[in-house]
Amino acid sequence: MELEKDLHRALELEEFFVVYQPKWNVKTDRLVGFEALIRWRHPRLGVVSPVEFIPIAEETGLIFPITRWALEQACRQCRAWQDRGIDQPVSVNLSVKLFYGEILYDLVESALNRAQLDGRLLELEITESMVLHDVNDVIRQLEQVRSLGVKVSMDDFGTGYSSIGLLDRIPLDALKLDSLFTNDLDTPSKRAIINAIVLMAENLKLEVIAEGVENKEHIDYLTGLGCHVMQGFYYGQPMDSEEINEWLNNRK
Ligand code: G
Ligand code: G
Ligand code: MN
Ligand code: NA
Repeated sequence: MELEKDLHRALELEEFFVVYQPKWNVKTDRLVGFEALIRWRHPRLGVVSPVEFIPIAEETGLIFPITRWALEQACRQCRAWQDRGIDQPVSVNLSVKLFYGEILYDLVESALNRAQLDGRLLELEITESMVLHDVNDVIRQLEQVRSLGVKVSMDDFGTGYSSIGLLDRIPLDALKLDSLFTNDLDTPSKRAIINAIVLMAENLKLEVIAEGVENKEHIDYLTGLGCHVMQGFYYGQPMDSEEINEWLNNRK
């Protein structure tokens, strides 16, 4: 396939870039971190979404070098912000493939070392598809990376293979509520589900981050349900580091 052939050279041609989307705590009215999201600037097709190329990267094994690159970029950017007094964690999305083979710990440790970044400023976002891999192995590898101070969140929660029975086994710090819920907040049944998720997370001592927050109504509903950390277009689109600078200046 065309895209696959091009993907093989995209790293050496430096066609990838990373954008960062702010996470905002509504209660304290403060920035609480960024999510790193990869993009591919294709010479002919323009910017290609990870929705298109991550599955190809997973099939071809390119997900390993691409994730190594994304982790290093995110750690370097995070360190650069820290040097300017912006002490905020950055999260990086991890494909389930990263748990195959004994490489996750080394990948993360080396990205932190190269950027001279403290592990407490890095978060990893995993998804419910992790349950497709040996759960005990996932738990063991997550415990290893957490020993570096790195935090772990469950992304897209409530949309995939339901892993609710694993929430008290998998070492986690946060749950990210999928934007599907946020966009359906005026449906009473969806509200009931979110309400239950937020309560459960509180009892499990997990932070809840709502994704896809686009308007004031979303914010009012979510705060009413006890969810205070938000990510979405209302606060900021995913932005490159220059746009983030501008965004930060506008918030001062
Ligand atoms: O940013 P955007 O909405 O286009 O992202 C679409 C999907 O791609 C999201 O589910 C996100 O988790 C995923 N994604 C973005 N960057 C990365 C990455 O570096 N690695 C992996 N595995 N997935 C990513
Ligand atoms: O990894 P994850 O599936 O959480 O990726 C988040 C994706 O959601 C990113 O691709 C980002 O571009 C997208 N996104 C971020 N904020 C919003 C929003 O407010 N509305 C919608 N529809 N998508 C968003
Ligand atoms: Mn994510
Ligand atoms: Na998500």
